[in-house]
Order: sequence, then C-alpha cells, then structure tokens
Amino acid sequence: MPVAEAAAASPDAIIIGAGIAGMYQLYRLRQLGMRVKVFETGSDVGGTWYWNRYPGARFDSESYTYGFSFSEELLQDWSWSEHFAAQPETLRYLNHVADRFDLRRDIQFNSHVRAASFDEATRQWTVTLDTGERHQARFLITALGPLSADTLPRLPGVDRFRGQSFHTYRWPEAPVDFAGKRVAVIGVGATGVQVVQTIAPLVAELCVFQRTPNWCTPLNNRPISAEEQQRIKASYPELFALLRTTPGCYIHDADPRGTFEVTAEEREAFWEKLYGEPGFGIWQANFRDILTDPAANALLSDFIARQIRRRVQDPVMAERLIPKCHGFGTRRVPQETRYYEAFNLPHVSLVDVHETPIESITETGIRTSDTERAFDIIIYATGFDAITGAFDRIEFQGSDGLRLKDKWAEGPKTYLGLQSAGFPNMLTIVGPHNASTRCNIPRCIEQNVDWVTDLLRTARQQGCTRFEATPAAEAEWTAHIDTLAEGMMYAQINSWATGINTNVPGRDVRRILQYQGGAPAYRAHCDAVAAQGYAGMVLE
Ligand code: NA7
Repeated sequence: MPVAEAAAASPDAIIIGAGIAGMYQLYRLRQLGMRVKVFETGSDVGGTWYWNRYPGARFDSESYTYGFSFSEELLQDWSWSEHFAAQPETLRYLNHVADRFDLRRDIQFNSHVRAASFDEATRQWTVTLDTGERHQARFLITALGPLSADTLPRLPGVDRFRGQSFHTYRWPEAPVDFAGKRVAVIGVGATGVQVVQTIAPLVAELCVFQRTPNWCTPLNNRPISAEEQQRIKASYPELFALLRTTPGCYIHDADPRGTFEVTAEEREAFWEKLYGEPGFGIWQANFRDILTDPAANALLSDFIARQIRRRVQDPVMAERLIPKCHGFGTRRVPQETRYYEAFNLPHVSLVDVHETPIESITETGIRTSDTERAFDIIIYATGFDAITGAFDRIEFQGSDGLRLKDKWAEGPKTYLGLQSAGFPNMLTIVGPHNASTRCNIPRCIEQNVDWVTDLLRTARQQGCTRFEATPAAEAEWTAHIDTLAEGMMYAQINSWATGINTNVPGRDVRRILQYQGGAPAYRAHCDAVAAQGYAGMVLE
C-alpha cells in the first residue's frame, strides 16, 4: 500500500486487548470521533472471562457491582441470575455488550501483538503482530489485564505427560469429561479453590497439590430473586455512588472500629456474622486495623482457623489447610463454596508440596520426593506473572530505543500507573502502580478509561501530537507508591500482589506493584492532575 494511503487508513489510536478495559476504551474513543483499532489475541471479546473457562470460574464481587455502569439502558436490560455469576454468564454479558454497541467492527481478533515501538520523527506508534503485520497510530493504549501472563510450573517433564493437562487460563472450549477420572490439581489460589470444590464431586480421584494454604472464606452465593432484581435495577445510581466511596470499589467498607475497641464477645459475634454473609465482607468490611495491626490480624486468623477445624473432619488434614506463614487477608482471599468439605470426601487427598516436593511430571503422572502417582488429567492452577508480566511479553520500545522491559527490570516506574516516561503517547490501563489491581476491577477500569479519554480529548482540542510524563513526576509517583505500602502487612508476604512467581526467573524479589491508597484517593489524584492542565506531563 502506498505510504499516503496507509496513513489515511491508519487509526488515531490502537488498543491492545478486547477485555473489559479494551471494550470500554473503544466505546469511549469512538464517542470522541476517533478512528480506533483493537488487536486481540483471542477469537472473541471478553479477556479474562474469555480465557478462564475452567470449571467453577465465577465472580467474587457482587454481579451487579461488576457490570459496566456507563449505560442506564444496558443496566436495565441485563439481569444477573446470581449474586456472584459464573463465567459463562459473564462471557454472555460481555458478548451482549459487544453486540449492543457494535464493538466488533473495530476489533481484529486472533491477532497477537508481538512488539510496539515509538517513532520520534513521525510521533507514531508501530504495532507488530505475530504474523509480521504492522499497524500505525498516534496513540497506543494497553488494556492487557493484570492476570493474563499465565505461568506453568518450572518442573521437568511438563511437556511429557500423555494424559490431558491444562493451565486454568488456557481451558478448552469443549467440555472436559471428569467422570471416572484420576485428577491432579496443582495450586490453591482463588482459581485452584474454585476448581477443587467444583470437580471434587465429579471425579473418581482428586489429588490436590498445595504449597501454601490460603485463608478461604464462604462466598455464600445464591440466586437473585425477582424482588431483589427489581430493587437492584431501581437503585443503580445509589449503588454506583456508594462504590465510588469505598477503597476497593466493593459494596463493603471497613468498620470504623478497631479490633480491640470491642469486647471479645462482640468481636466473635461480629466475625460470625461476617462469615455467614455473602462476598468479601469478612475481608473488606472488617475492623479497620485487621491488615495493619499484627495482633488484630492474629486474632482474626485464629477465628478463621477455628472455622476450618470445624469444617474439616480429619484434624491432620485441617492443620495442613490452615496457613501458618501469613495472616488472614494479606493475600487475596479465595471465596469458596464447600471447598473445605471437599476434603472430607474419601476420594480427595492433599499433598503438602513443602513436605514432599514435586520432583517432576512424568508420562503418566506426578513424581514427588516420596512416591509417584498416576493421573488421567493434570490441572495447573499455578497463576500468573502478575501485573507486569503481560507488558514483558510484548517488546515495547519507546523514544531512543528504550525498552520497557529494561526500564522496569528492577520494578515498574510510572506516573499515575497510566504512563511511563520515555514512552510518549502510551497509556497503560490497569497498569502497575494503578489502583485498579486492588479494586472491583470494572469500576477502576471505568475511571482509568474516562481519564484517558479526557486526556485524548484535550490533546486533540489543543492540536497536541505528543505527550509524555516527566521523569520528575514519575519519580515522585513511584516514591508515593512505595510510601503508601509502608506498614501494610501484605507488603511483607510473597504473593502475586507483591510480584512473586517462583515459575519465572527473576521474580523472587518482592515489588510494590499496586496503589494502596484506595480508589477514591487515586481518583482524586488523577482528577487533580487533569484539572491542573495535566501537571507532571508535557503536552506538545
Ligand atoms: P495464584 O493466586 O497466584 O495461585 C497460584 C497457586 O499455584 C498458588 O497456590 C501457588 O503456590 C501455586 N503454585 C504455583 N507454582 C507452583 C509450583 N511450581 N508448585 C506448586 N504450587 C505452585 O493464582 P490464581 O490463578 O489462583 O489466582 C489469581 C487471581 O485471579 C486471584 O487472586 C483472583 O484475583 C483472581 P504458592 O502460593 O506460590 O506457594
């Protein structure tokens, strides 16, 4: 194609990813009259909800707090069937959104972005797909998702197993038949817990390989009744207004009392109540100091441990399922439905990988230091190279050939978690240092996208063809991120939230990847920057 023709056909902006963030960003940029092209690895929309088709995948935020809030018609038309919807329903919802707003015409599916580089002379980004196909645009917006770089265990023999094996993120579309099968699940994060509780009743044998137990609490899910549906639909404005006030944009907000400001009886009754309620209340609506005061945290952890002992019949098994090296809520709390009861079934066993490490995957099963077990199916619920991993898997090259991977090698450096100096005209929705990875994510995605859209509107109005965060503003924001995490118990714990992944070389040093000041404060920062004419950025 001649250069002039190619330029005429070029979009104004390229978005990478057609999950919740990419879909909404496309919708908003179209409203500005911009030409937009979205590249998506998958064959359809949905991102997280497109890939994670594993058995038991479902929300742990209330369904009606999770959907898009931008269209009252959409809110009124869509009826969630359960308080915490399962993945197939969420994927149907996102397809409904794509149809309703005719999003697919600007999305190129089955198109994996391999590299993206900025050219100072033309002030354009060039995006290269796996196929070698190249596309150019002035602005580049990443909507990669925080948990999209899946990781298999670094164990010998992973390729050798002759049965069926799946990482939960790469789950096939065709149903997997579990009847009569001997199944292994490796990993007991939020994903492994959902898998275990769902397949335990279906299989002949289930063996769970657990390295670090997690503090899991009941989801207490149920269908939404007709009256509840009416009430929900009548109160969306108030609901979304409430969600704007809580730190994680959840329906739950911390109790203003301190753990030791009430009597032991009051405390116990409060925790019993929270344990019996739906969702994240026990984590997000607990006493204000449970994640900062180790003594408060120890008491609460003891309460949850007693619940596990009550629910698991075999005391040895119960002790194995109780975390000993981290307190409740310092890692993501898996929400469960009869997870602990699964371990009362005679055909379900638990291998403590600390006691008997996995040595290799063999052609027929898994060899640990003490024995070898045969399986028909191995499920890897082994998680992700979180938050920065998806960025590392694309060759981003900014001005002067600077590689993002190199710049972030010792930890991300960003401004507002939305930009990085040296990478002009690039915006990172749900990027590191952003509030969105500690958030009921669509709520924070909408904030990110609305802010980005306002920036691009301003840029267009001012005839600006290049913007970039200043190194000074970036240094200040990055220091602010570290300061906010001081004194928080989670920052001392190994988990994906602190950037640890034993399956990825170099991911053995904890990093502060998330904004810990809460979504309202984050929003206020972003709004102030915009109100000051994009302070900390140079618009040319
Ligand atoms: P997570 O929470 O990172 O969990 C991964 C699990 O896999 C965790 O139990 C790991 O143990 C375990 N794991 C990873 N590698 C190995 C090896 N090599 N051997 C044994 N066990 C291993 O990922 P999820 O997918 O469950 O959840 C991600 C988020 O998705 C979740 O927090 C929600 O926000 C939704 P470890 O704890 O590292 O000892």
